[in-house]
Amino acid sequence: MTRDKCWLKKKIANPAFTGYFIEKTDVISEVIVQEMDNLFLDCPLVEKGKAYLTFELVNHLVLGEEGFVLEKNSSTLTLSSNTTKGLLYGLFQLYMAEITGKNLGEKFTSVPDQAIRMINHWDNFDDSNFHGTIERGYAGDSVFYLPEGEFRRDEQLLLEYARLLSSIGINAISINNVNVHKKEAFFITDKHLKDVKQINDIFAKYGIKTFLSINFASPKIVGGLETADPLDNEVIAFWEGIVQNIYQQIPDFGGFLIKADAEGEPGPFAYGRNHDDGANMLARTLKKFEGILIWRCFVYNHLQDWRDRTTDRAKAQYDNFAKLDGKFDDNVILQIKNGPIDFNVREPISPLFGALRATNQMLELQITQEYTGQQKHICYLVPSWRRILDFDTKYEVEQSQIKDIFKNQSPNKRYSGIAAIGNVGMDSNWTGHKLAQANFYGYGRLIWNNYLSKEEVTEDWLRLSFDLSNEALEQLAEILLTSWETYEDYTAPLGLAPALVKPNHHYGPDIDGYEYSPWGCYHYADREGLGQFRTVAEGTGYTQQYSPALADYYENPATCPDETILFFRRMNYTDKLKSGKTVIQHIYDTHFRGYERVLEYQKTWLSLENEIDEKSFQNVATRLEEQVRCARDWRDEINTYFYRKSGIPDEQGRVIYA
Ligand code: GCW
Repeated sequence: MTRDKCWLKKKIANPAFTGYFIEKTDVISEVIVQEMDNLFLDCPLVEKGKAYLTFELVNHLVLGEEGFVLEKNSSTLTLSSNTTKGLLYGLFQLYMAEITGKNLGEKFTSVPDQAIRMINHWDNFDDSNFHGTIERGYAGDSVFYLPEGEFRRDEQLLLEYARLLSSIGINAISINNVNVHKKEAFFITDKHLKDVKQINDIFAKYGIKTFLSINFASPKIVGGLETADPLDNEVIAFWEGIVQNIYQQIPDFGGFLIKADAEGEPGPFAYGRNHDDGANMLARTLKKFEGILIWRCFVYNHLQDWRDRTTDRAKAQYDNFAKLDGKFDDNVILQIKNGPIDFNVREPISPLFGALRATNQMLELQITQEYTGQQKHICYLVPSWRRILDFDTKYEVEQSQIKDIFKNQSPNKRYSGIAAIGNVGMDSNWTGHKLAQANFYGYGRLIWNNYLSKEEVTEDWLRLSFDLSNEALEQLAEILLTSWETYEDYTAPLGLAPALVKPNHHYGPDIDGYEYSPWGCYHYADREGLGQFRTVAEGTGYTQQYSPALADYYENPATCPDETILFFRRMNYTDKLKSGKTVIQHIYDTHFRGYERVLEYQKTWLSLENEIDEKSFQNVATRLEEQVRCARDWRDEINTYFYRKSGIPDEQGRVIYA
């Protein structure tokens, strides 16, 4: 099977690239030599004075560990950085600029905006009968593990993956699901460390640190102890031994990622301890090896009584972690999902952002399209991430936008950044849906440079991936850039997600699927209206978890924005939104519009047959059929449901199946 080389598929044949020079000092500079060969045609390694492109190691404070400068001097180019890793990033940037025809000017300096730029894999080595699968994965089996419950050990494949990651600036990866099943708990032992080391060493060549997800109950599962209490001496000794052994074998190992006390995963609560106790104990074992402990804040009670309206899942992250600010060791990072509930198509930002002032922190996004069409639908997420990064928390600090919070408010700036759940698997194009590659690519670009416009990222990806006329490029860019809001249109109105999706797999509509369940996501629709009760005046007081300015903004019906209004408050169907429409008419209009837009996407795509390679063309055409079917399903289910509940007809008299 030939695998898609994605945005690295073209080879540069620029006659100016006559030769290059790099001093080989380490594995990464050897990789640079290979990449010159992969990406540039006829550009041999030559002596320093004769080179068109010279790689140079320098000592410039501003460049940090990863930044680089590309400088033109008459007819030559110098790429400099403090590290060979920075040189590698510069090389990929140069390559992309050449392909996209971008002029980088006389001197182009680039330093990443985030220190840690990570992909989390939710890949299963052992999920009872699902070995080698990926939780919320939509692009085939795991690239790391086989269906037989073994490591895949495909070095070539992993090298290809490492190249893709590094080319967009990713510098960290966790290789197993945060739901750590029994056999995966043993990854930290000699039974599997050889395999982990093999993976680690492949990624290290491309400057990427490898992390393992660990199970908090490992002292019991792996060590045979009676307890996993983080303050127990035997437990501490167990972890010390484990970590010591890992670093002995893998000295450049990144560290651990952990989901504790969430959705049935074990954690410190079982022992009457708190999350700082658990995190700090683990972090101390890692400290002397410069290892990092990433602790997820996705902690909530998933066994809620749906009749109990005082419990509010959205409040859980803040309630659990805001009070622990300042209590974590300096090699602990808290990883916070962008939304307070999950990765829904639209949610307000988690109120924990900005509230933590003395704790290392990272944002967690989701590239894999769990709630956004599962790589069967076109749903390009860069516009939503752009909005998240630019969101103003309105705290009275110098830079209060989300993108500035992680480094500014992390005491140890090197231990802050952004992570996302990856979307690749064994499918030959990596992401199942060809256009989902744009999410993978866009994520990396955007978290390296937090100021890139969504238009620029989109155009770059299209130019790197296809050979399009300008008109076709514009048409495809338009599809990508509108697709997230289109998806929102035909699925969840006004911030109601995820209450409306089918439980468990989260694909397609099931309006009451979660309504009487313990999972804490409800729409509360009845004859009069729908929506949550999260204001102080009428509900759980969730609004008060935000900065004072935002708390007022969300609490006040006059300012609370339409886009998430039902996340915050209940409204009657006949109430007017800020748009001037009634709630019910908004629901009808967006659902009709969303479906129509998908039909337009399909028409446009089919008209571009001559502009797109056959494989990609068919890949997307087939998936668009399913997107049309599913969008129609959503439109009709939602419209019918709310028509039946409200009894109010559509102003425009369109067909609603009663
Ligand atoms: O919303 C949930 C997903 C789970 C996932 C969990 C998490 C890995 O549906 O599949 O588990 O989020 O983020 O831990």
